[in-house]
Amino acid sequence: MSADALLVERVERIVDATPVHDIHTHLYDPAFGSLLLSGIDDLLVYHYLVSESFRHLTLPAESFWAADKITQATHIWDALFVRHSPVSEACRGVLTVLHRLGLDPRRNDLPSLRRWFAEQSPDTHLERVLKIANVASVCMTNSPFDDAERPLWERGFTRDPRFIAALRIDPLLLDWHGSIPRLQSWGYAVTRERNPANVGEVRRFLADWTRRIDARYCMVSLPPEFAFPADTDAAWLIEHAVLPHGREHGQAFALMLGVKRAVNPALQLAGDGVGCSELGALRHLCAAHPDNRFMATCLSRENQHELVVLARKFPHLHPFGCWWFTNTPQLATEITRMRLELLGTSFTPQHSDARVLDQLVYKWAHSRRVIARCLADRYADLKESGWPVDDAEIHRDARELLGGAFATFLGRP
Ligand code: RAT
Ligand code: ZN
Repeated sequence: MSADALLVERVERIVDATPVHDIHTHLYDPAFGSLLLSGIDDLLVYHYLVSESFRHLTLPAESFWAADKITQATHIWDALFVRHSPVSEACRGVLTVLHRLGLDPRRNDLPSLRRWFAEQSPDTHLERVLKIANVASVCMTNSPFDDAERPLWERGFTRDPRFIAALRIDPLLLDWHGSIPRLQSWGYAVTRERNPANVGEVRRFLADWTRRIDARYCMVSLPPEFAFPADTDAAWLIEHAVLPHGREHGQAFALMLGVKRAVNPALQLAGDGVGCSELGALRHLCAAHPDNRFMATCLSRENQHELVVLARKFPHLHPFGCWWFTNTPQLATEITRMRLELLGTSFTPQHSDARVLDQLVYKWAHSRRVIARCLADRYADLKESGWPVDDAEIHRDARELLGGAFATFLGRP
């Protein structure tokens, strides 16, 4: 049943007041300088908005990409906020950010919004955003294959303890042959053959990077066709290198399933699509590897129910997030309700996937609203069954859903 207004208000208040540990973002420790994106132009050129704006743009894709960031942002603003109403979730997100930062886009034009962001000191702004979003920590996406971030990890720097690392290995698993020269250039003696010597070198690579960045988990995004077991480099590497590495280091393996990369390459980063995954692969992984911990999120709506049922069968599988195209209020509500009804609070309903610091403000404002309303509806049902919840229980549940269940799953805070 639907909760009454008082119960909804009570749950929203508690969920809003509970700090969140954001378990997957594309943000960077402030030591990475300009890699930590912020400001109105980065908000506007977010790839979620790029793909929406391409439906209205009057210029060819090549001209858009040839333009500088400010010009691109202006085109997007014009297409999505001026010439049309910004009703999509990603557009609404920009407005929530501005609103919660105390900026009124109805009274301030783009140049004055730009001026405001330019005047903020990065340190103060970081603190302000984390405070408004009530975010306690963010997990980054750290790829040794990324030339922009690798050098700083190799040099070393003083970590901001709120920025947790996760080891991203898509190129290794999805383009083994292409990765070989890179691994060789970093001192790993790998060749194309699927043999124990190469497994040893890949495990050495994973171990070195796990230690270097203190990776909380290891992660990959996979296409809908991903199969396991299978006669593929990815399946061989997962079975013989990634999973033994995970067991040795107590590290979970996160699978983000269902992305079809470059469905429309003209859109660049915004050109990826979705496909329904064959979750038999995840079932095989969980069944064959009870000593590993798996995290999983699915991009397609059609996979959500099967994922939840799998998690009921395998306690070492942790469903997380309403990822990317499923991060809309309607789908997140459906998915979160389903998970609560089938898993209780033993999952992580959302991660932000923020690429721009300021996005933490809207991603968490919107997600907290969805989570609180789903929870309130469950509490209304419990009350009808003679179990009215008290505030301490609501606090406990909010803590679990906003990072506590995940910490328990990983076995570390
Ligand atoms: O949601 C996104 O921003 C996507 O572009 C992807 O980065 C996805 O989240 C991923 O981590 O692969
Ligand atoms: Zn992501």
